[in-house]
Amino acid sequence: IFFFVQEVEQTYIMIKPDGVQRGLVGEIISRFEKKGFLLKGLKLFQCPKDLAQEHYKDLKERPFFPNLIDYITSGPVVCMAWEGDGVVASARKLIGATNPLQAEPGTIRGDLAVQTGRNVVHGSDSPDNGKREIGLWFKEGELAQWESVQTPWLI
Ligand code: FUP
Repeated sequence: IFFFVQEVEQTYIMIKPDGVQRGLVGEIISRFEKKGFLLKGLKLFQCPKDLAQEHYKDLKERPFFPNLIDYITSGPVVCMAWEGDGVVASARKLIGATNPLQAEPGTIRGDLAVQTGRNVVHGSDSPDNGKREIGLWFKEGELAQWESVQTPWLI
């Protein structure tokens, strides 16, 4: 008999420096809270250059990479880990398209942003990247231990 331990899906959500400086932290967090996912990690953090480069390493050959690193390290970001079945895809729906001008109204980028290079929020694009990014941005012990069994109205 084989037992498959079902891993809980997690995603890394980050409010970028423009979102913090424009006073959108509460607005953005509340969209994930209201949707009903479980908040496992949350901190305000000044990102060092090497971490930004590691986070976006798949984009390092792209022409906009240096500007992207300068942007992400230009001020504090809000780092979050959210958990729940389907949280990765659902969070990306809540966030909207990369180019805020193409993002649907009702999405975070569709409602709150205009520029691709200033698109206020990040969300992991796969469960594997969710795990990778949470490991990059959070240290051991920084994630809350609570589970959805303690909050049965969530997930
Ligand atoms: P997303 O998954 O929606 O954050 O989009 P990508 O991973 O493709 O891009 C990561 C970040 O790179 C974007 F949030 C903004 C920046 N970017 C640009 O500045 N110019 C581009 O043409 C594409 C992305």
